[in-house]
Amino acid sequence: MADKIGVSVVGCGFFAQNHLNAWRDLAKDGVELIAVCDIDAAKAKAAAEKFKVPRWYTDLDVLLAKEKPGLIDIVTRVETHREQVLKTVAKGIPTIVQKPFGFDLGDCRAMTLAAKKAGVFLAVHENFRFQAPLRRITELLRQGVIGTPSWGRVSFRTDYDIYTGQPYLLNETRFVINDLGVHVCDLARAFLGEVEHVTCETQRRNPKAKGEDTATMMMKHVNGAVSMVECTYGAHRLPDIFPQTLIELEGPKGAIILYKNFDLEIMVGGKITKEHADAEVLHWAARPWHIIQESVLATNAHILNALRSGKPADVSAEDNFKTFACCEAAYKSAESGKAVALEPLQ
Ligand code: NAD
Ligand code: 89V
Repeated sequence: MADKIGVSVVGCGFFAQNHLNAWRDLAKDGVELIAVCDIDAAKAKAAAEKFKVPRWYTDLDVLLAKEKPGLIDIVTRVETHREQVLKTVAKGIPTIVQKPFGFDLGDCRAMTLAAKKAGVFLAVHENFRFQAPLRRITELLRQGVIGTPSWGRVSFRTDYDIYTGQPYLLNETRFVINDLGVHVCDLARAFLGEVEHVTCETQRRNPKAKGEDTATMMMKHVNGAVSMVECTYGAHRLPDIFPQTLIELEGPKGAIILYKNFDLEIMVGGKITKEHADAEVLHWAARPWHIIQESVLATNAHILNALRSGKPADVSAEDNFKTFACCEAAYKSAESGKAVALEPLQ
């Protein structure tokens, strides 16, 4: 059994339930949930009771004064990320923060540089690249099965009612790019490499939403590859495949296509190899969210392993800064009608 590590979860709302379940599953790897925190006492208490966490708090400052977590997992909404991360990093506590990393690139830069300066481990819980079919694609690319891809499409299109579980999304002034764009841009980077510039058009199809609910992005990658990166909460398609991401990648030796329902086809040398790349439905998960829920466990396990090995996570703050830079460039492109180059960290 690995050494014990005390984990505190901050924010016990809708999505934190997945994190709490995942950390509980990682008890076999030495994880001990030592405290939870939510400004809503009822949520903090309920999480503590359900997950048998010994202590709960309604104020992060009090938690930080009383506890000595080996890792803090921040699962609050974006408007609190910067303040909370700056506090945990100032205390030298290894930290994970949910996506979107910040509201804008200025937030992401402030948190990344603070952690860098203090030498504190900081990772972003960017979980899509850890979904089972997307892990399989990463593996195939690392094996060089299709060579280095020069073209790709990453697509997340749904009109699933996300607003019941996450009603705040209707009020976000930066909506779909901050919420889903971070995932699809991260996948474009993970599969096709770093991005040079982004062109983007946004649409607001749902009149009840304050911000854009549809984004169509085109990316030029540093190595010359090109990708189409799309996300929408306003597609009226049947069947609705929420929350699946579809992928197309073309390389010099062949192509990899992830169709709906996790059907993966690898096309090389004039032959098609078919795989079914669905995720396990974990004991606390349920379809259709199981694909995301299993990725939360995989993301937490990866980040924990990186922390223990003294390495940055694949989804470190510095890495995720580059993903968010794509999103910031997408917003600027949609406003200006021009291709926008990515901003560097410093
Ligand atoms: P939520 O509103 O349901 O939960 C947030 C919780 O944080 C609430 O219970 C709230 O009381 C608490 N909170 C607010 N301010 C706090 C503070 N200062 N200290 C402690 N607690 C505080 O929101 P949610 O839907 O759970 O979203 C949380 C985060 O998870 C968001 O960043 C969202 O984008 C992200 N999310 C990620 C995925 C994914 O697949 N990666 C899916 C859904 C949501
Ligand atoms: O925040 C998110 O990642 C979500 C999703 C519905 C994709 O889980 O909005």
